[in-house]
Amino acid sequence: MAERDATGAPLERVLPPGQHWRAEPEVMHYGPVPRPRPDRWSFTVGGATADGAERVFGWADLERLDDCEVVADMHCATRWSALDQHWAGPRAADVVELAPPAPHVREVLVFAEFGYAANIAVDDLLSPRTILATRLEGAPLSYERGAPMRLVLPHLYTWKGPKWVRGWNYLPEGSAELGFWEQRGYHRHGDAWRQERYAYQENSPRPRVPQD
Ligand SMILES: Nc1nc2c(c(=O)[nH]1)N[C@H]1C(S)=C(S)[C@@H](COP(=O)(O)O)O[C@H]1N2
Ligand SMILES: [Mo]
Repeated sequence: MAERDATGAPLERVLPPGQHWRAEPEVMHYGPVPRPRPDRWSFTVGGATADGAERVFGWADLERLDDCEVVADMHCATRWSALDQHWAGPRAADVVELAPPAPHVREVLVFAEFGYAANIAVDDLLSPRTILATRLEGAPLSYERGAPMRLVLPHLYTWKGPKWVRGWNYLPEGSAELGFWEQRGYHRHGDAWRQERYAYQENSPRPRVPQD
């Protein structure tokens, strides 16, 4: 077991700037937990796709993709971080490959049940550690943690990882479309290691803090 300090935080772990350690993540979301409707579930990739067509995937389509396990920390923009969550599911990059964007596209709006959405750079979506998690700690996700599927993007603040995710739209260049928190003054990019919390920082990029 790793050595811990007086607060219980593991020593020799570097958190993103401005974050403090928390033993367990806090269940957090805006609005109610959606009632599961497996018969109606689908995952839609639309907007500025390469061929202009929208692609709708069913559960079985995504289950066929390679399964990937990612051990990731959660960094909530309210400043807590929870360490070492074990997520599993297909890579977002594999879905991008099945439904690619038009060449000029740099950003997506990921959307979830009840209209929750977040802006994400295509490069972040393509990270090998970005997954569409269906499982946590070896068990299917609970409803309050995002069942049946949640986006996990370890290096971004957790508001960029919608629970109950249902798809994304590729945003055409110059689009001003914003997600739930981005409409409320939060950063379009949201890299926790650059402490990109607020929209007012968007024009003054910060250096990335080394992770080890
Ligand atoms: N659909 C949806 N996903 C969401 C949110 C939300 O309000 N709605 N909140 C985000 C925020 S701000 C955080 S910190 C995490 C919390 O995840 P947890 O409940 O698994 O701890 O969910 C993220 N995903
Ligand atoms: Mo959060």
